[in-house]
Amino acid sequence: MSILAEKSLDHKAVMNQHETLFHRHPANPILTGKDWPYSMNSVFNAGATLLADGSTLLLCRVEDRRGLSHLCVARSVNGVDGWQIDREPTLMPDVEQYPEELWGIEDPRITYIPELKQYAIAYTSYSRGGPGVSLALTKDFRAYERLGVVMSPDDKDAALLPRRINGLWALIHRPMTPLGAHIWISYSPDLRHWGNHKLMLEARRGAWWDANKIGMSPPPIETPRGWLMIYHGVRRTPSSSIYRLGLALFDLEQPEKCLIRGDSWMFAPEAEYERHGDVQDVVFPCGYTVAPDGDTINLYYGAADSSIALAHGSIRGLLAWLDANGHSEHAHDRRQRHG
Ligand code: BMA
Repeated sequence: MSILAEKSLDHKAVMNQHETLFHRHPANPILTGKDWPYSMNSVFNAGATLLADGSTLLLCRVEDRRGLSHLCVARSVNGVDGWQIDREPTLMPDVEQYPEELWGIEDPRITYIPELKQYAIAYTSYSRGGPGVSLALTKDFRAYERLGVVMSPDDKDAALLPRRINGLWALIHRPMTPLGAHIWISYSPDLRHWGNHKLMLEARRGAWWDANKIGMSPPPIETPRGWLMIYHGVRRTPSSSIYRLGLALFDLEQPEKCLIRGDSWMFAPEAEYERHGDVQDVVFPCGYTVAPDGDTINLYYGAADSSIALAHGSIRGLLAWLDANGHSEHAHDRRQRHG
């Protein structure tokens, strides 16, 4: 082989490399239906939080054998194994009082709200009119105060920010429109009445990995440089859809303002348990915890709608990747790049 040919091969090898931002835990999947103390179909898409004693709590979406979902708590000292799972469903749809929960409750995102000294859970309530966003508050993941539907159908993929922005609570969510599914943010003085709706991040168009349909995955991560959001992009293919993850950074005091958006996806279904299951090719995180070092992020994600998996990364690493692989999202550039 000529030196020239060798060089171009080397070049190709380098070009073909992409950074691994999230490392899968060797024990994956860390929770499956086999671990459950009661009869069900599958467990996936769990909200996550650290409790005051440093242990990890997952609020898991459990799909029963009718196809309807409820939520169930699993606790672990190290966040990896030794899960203590509630013996019975923790939060069941309450159809009498909340008819919007008729077809189940799904995909919870947990935010601890220091001002309220409570956890806020934004979840999908699956009503006759389609999926909507509901809110509930809890101090202990045993008793819950439901606030009911805060975003009417068709809307999902929601989380509350942990503090008020200019005096107002802020909810990120994903309404569905005939023109596409984009990420919005809305504001409220009391968590009940919502307005001041702003488009936050638009799905791209054409052949992009995040064309037409995107949604926030876990609640955004507050960093000194802005709210760091892991979002999913849904690529429709003739045979199915592929759920992959990308990154974007938003202004701390004006969160609808996107500062940088990554171009390529940074995590995608690759492992067997992500590629095959009830719904193939899905990685779907609804929560994370941050280690005491303030940088290591433990991402909990649903894999193929069939299990819960864990991957760890570095917040500094995610920001550095965005700097190297992202662009600002000004309207003009956006049109130029996204079509
Ligand atoms: C999305 C949500 C998720 C699910 C994913 C793949 O629309 O409903 O709960 O994991 O589809 O089925």
